[in-house]
Amino acid sequence: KPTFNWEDPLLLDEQLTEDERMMRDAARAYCQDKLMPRILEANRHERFDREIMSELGEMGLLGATLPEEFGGADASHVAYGLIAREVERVDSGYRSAMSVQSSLVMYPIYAYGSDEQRKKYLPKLASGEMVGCFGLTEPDHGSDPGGMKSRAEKVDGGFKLTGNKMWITNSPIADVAVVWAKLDGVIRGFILERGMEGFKTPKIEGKMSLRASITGEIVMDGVFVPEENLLPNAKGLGGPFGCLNKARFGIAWGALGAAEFCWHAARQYTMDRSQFGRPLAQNQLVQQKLANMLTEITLGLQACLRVGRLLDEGKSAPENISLIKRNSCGKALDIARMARDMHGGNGISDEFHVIRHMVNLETVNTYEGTYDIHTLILGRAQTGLQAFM
Ligand code: TGC
Ligand code: FAD
Repeated sequence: KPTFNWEDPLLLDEQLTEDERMMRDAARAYCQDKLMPRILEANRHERFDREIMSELGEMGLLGATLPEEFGGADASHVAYGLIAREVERVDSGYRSAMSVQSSLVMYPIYAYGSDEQRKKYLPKLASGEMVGCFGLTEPDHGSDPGGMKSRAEKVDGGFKLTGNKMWITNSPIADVAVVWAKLDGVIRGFILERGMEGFKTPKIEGKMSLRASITGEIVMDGVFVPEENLLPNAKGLGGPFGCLNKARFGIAWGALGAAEFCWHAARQYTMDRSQFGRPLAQNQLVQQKLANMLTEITLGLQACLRVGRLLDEGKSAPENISLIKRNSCGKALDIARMARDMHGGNGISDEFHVIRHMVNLETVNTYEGTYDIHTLILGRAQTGLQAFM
């Protein structure tokens, strides 16, 4: 009879193409060899190493789904998900850096930008020579970005932008920022560059989650943005949400990568540690927890794969992405908390990594639409009734 593969019960590996497997393996090797040895100190001292962006670029892990002529790898959505899973197996903050650059900066420039904008920015963003950030959230408008206060005013030769963005991944080190602001009441995207007068990106200090990712504000005090830096092909909330669909999809895979780390760590720890004269893993309560982790991760990954295939075929509605983003984040957070508990006292030490994943996943469950916002999206999708307001 076929044997059960506890690490891959539904044989996800067999459902991938050769190219996808190669990208996954290359990403895994880089993440384990180069990122894993850095993470403990980076997280402890709230440090993001800028070099990581260049390394990700060199590995071809930035903007992987974009065409090769713009520095991408023409990769499938599934390959992008597999990369996110490998990066987040190390740390959600590193995956954040990768997904903001790929989905929230390169993708909008590719999808909504002019040819000049694509040529000017995409190759440098793909190589990691430039770092980008994405400014949608504001201090008073997080879940409801449609209410944003940031304004663009038409002036001679361009626009004047005024407003504040909050909780912006990578903003303090970004060379370019894709910023969303209202022009004559309509949300438009603008490419801001470091050095523009009135454009500042102060760092947010004291994060207890995602400490290895750098987060900041964007302050725009009448920043002059030339005409050619307006994204011509995005109007309304559909612009930022088009990018968020891509990033949320990556997060759905990534969160399960973090969960897998926690599950494997809890399994190994409870096999190695004995109490009452036998391994912890020989207790029914412990095996139940491991069985639940295995089940949720296996089913969650299979759902991510299915949505990835639908995206590649152009058949996935945004609600499918809400379904897997919400499921993966909620389940990963539960798994990380459980793994922390199964490590006993050691579980609170950063040297065992599970508590870092646990607190990181609090952010992952919050950004790109909170767990409850995706609940409401799925509620609306099946009832037709709007519960947001
Ligand atoms: P609603 O009426 O639902 O929609 C307004 C317009 O937007 C369109 N739209 C979408 N288009 C494409 N894909 C989607 N997923 C879309 N969702 C909405 C919609 O079709 C409509 O277009 P039109 O042409 O008819 O006007 O808008 P609402 O104001 O009622 O929105 C409600 C809600 C809750 C769905 C939405 O605002 C929401 O999802 N809020 C969550 C906010 C969010 O996700 N913010 C993310 C900020 S970026 C970030 O967190 C990056 S972290 C990165 C990292 O470090 O990894
Ligand atoms: P709020 O919208 O104020 O929500 C607070 C609580 O109220 C949540 O539990 C929410 O679910 C609930 N809630 C809100 N509305 C409703 C409702 N109608 N019904 C029921 N419950 C509701 N944003 C960017 O633009 N770019 C970035 O790069 C970025 N990076 C981030 C990095 C980090 C580390 C963090 C923490 C956030 C980042 N964000 C970024 C912002 C993120 O997307 C927002 O924090 C998120 O969308 C939630 O918005 P909020 O924090 O204003 O919370």
